[in-house]
Amino acid sequence: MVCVLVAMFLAGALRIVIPVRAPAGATLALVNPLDGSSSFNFTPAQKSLGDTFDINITVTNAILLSCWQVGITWDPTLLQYVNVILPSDNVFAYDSPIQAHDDSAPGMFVGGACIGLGQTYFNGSGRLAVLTLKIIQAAGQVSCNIDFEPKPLTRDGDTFLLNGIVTILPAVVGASYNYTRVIRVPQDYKSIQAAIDATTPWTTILIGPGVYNESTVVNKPLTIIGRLGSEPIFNGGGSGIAITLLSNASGSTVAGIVITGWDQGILINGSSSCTIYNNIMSSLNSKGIVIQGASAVNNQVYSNIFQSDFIAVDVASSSISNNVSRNIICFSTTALKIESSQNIVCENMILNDQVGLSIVSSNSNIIYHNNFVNNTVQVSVSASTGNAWDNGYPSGGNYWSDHTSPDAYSGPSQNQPGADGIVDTPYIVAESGVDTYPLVQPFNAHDVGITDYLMSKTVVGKGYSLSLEVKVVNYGVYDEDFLVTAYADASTATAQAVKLTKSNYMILTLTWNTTGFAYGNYTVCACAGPVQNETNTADNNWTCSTPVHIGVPGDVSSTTPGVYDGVDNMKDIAYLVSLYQTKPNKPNWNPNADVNNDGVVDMKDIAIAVYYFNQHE
Ligand SMILES: [Ca+2]
Ligand SMILES: [Ca+2]
Ligand SMILES: [Ca+2]
Ligand SMILES: [Ca+2]
Repeated sequence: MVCVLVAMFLAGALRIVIPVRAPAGATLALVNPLDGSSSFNFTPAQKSLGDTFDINITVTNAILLSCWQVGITWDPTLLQYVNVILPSDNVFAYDSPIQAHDDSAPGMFVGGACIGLGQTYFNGSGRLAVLTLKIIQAAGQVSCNIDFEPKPLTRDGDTFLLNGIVTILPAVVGASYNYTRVIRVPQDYKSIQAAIDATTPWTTILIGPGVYNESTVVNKPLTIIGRLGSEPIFNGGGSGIAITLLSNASGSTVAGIVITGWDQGILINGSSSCTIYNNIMSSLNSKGIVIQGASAVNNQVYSNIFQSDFIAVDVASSSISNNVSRNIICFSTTALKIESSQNIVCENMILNDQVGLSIVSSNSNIIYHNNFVNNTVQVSVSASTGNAWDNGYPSGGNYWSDHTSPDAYSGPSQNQPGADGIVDTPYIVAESGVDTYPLVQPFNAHDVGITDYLMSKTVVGKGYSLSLEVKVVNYGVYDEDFLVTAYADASTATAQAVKLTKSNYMILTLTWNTTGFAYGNYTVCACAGPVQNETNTADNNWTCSTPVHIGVPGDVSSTTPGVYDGVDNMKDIAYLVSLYQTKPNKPNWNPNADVNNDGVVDMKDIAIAVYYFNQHE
């Protein structure tokens, strides 16, 4: 079928003879019509099994285009062909008769179109066609590429542009597809372990507010996240391990959890490429995070806060190439213990610990841009050689609160006149270790950042409020006064002045009253600062991934339950009735349905929908 159709349109094109002119930079792309990107990322909140999505097939910089053909491939176990249409604004003036789907090859579309008789060639950029695919697998996290078949004329599925007498090979930009399954504790599963056991790899498990006493073992790659506004607390009552990641959990993420009162917090036991960030770990009798085992490589531990642990972070023997950065560690017996090699330890704030860093039987680690402040023993080294304690000149080494002067000279040898922020004499770490370029001032002495964000709802009635919670961290060595501002698009939604002490964090609730904002979708972001003399401002902004819709109060549903449609009518009232007396942490809780934000869907919300009955945006 395809062979015949393509042959037909080739024959049609060959009737027309024009001079050869190769297009300069003609590009075919697969484009997401929602955001213009080539990424198609969905969660169950956005798409369900069986839902479809559209892909624009576009061309830019075409010259004298007369015909096009594309072969497009994807993983047929994840996505299924639905159809291809030529939209009314496609590059040719009217629908060409030629389009085809190769039913003999699942996971592939081949088709094309030609200009009609009498039509002039197309120059410029525009849509060729719209391809619609259906989601046929929604377990865990699945992803595939959606690619053009670019090879020239070797089989039916080739991709090419035609200018009349020759084939033009365009540049192609394929697309990526990603579907992430999300489940919730305790709504979907009563315990975290039950959720882990029941779900498929790469699922995201969102943990709601509450205190959890279970000792959890992860044996598949998962993303385990505690939501702000609740910060689930894992309390061990003094013994056990809160979370163990086994080797088959490689690639997992643990974030946003408070872990306290255990023997150990998180044990990375032979797993690799795990990410542990934005957690609070306090009062752990033995260790906060342990990375151990020969296969424990490339794990990232960053932006966590450790307080009053025996050993906060232990990179134990035989693991290699892990990264410990940007953590705040204070009031611990030993902040960091490194017993393995080839790790990177940088930008940590190590404050008021008995031992700041203990290195045992390890080498080839790189330790720089950390702040060692007022630890009883800043650093201890035994049976270790070949560790680097600075990042060269002028990047520098670490800040040692017991070695901050003199600074009268500069240059790699610190022998040229003029101060340069690097202490003129090296810091002797131990007999075998020297920080050649110790810092005069703490690294990023003034530095605040936002590490998490939660919006109470994504659909809000005009005139009603929603709350925005942000977690703000002060990584620096000074207490700071600054503003935290939430923006809706370019407008200030709300702002609050805060005071945040050094090496500390706060969870701030901002309330956005939408009175005065027009109906529509808003991208919300939060910004911390400005802070005087702050140089690292890259982490001061946080943009929320889901836009907020301001609509008619009560418009929270349509023929699709829970999806607004711009009008408040019986469908909304019926939907609110169906959620009557639901509260947070109930399985069918939908914060958007709590129109008046009082923590329950009840007659007050229904009364609002009745009041605005039949109103449109
Ligand atoms: Ca100097
Ligand atoms: Ca910052
Ligand atoms: Ca509605
Ligand atoms: Ca309510």
